[in-house]
Amino acid sequence: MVLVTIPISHYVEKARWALQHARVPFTERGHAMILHYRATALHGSRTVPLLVDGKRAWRDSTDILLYADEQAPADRKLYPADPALRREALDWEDEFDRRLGPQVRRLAYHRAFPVGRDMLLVLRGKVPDWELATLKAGFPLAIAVMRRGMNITAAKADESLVRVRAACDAVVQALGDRPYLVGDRFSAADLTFAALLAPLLDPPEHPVRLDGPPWPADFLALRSELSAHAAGRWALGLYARHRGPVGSL
Ligand SMILES: N[C@@H](CCC(=O)N[C@@H](CS)C(=O)NCC(=O)O)C(=O)O
Repeated sequence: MVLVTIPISHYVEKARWALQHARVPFTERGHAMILHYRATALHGSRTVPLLVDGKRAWRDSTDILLYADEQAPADRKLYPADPALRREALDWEDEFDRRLGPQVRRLAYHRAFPVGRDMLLVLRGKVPDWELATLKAGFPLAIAVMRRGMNITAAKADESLVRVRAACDAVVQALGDRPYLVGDRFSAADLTFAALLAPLLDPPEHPVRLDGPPWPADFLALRSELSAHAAGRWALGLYARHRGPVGSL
């Protein structure tokens, strides 16, 4: 199976973590942002993660998690067997996918862009060299396309920060003193929250680390703030306890 990715994408990390957790063997094919369309369009998609097995394709991270879960051994399931708990896990996952993911991405890119072409260092060795060279050459245009596509402005990024903080507060409240969001086991709900917040935390167990570029002070300050937040600490703990072996990257 082939997982088509932009290696730093947090939805990709959600799918990658789930496949590894479920012990599904796959090969990751990383692409640079925007240039990934060549690979995804072949399978009728414009987004990553995209999982391909011969003629079959999964075009959404949640579909990939559901597939991974079917393959997972009984002790590594990501969705509870109990129908009510399963519904709860899916609802959390959907909520994080729709509300948290886009806000984290907008905020992370907005704070990372000032570093310029150096931000592409995080992709070095993980995507074809020619793609990286092309993105580097057309960097100002690429940034403009991304700013437009994801509506990334200073005002929108400020709004995203408010929403990310609110999502973190809501998770802390929902958890109370329980270790997991649903039932008493690690589930797709926990995994999705941790993976989607990861670009702002840079967990040591994440297979794509964000070290290398000289990040602006406000990007690093945000990482410190969220790493100290109870929800950030919880997510980092999930990485420490549940993130399986680093993949094929
Ligand atoms: N609902 C999708 C969202 C995936 C997504 O937004 N992926 C981004 C990368 S973080 C992407 O491929 N964006 C390219 C585009 O939208 O054109 C999923 O969960 O798989």
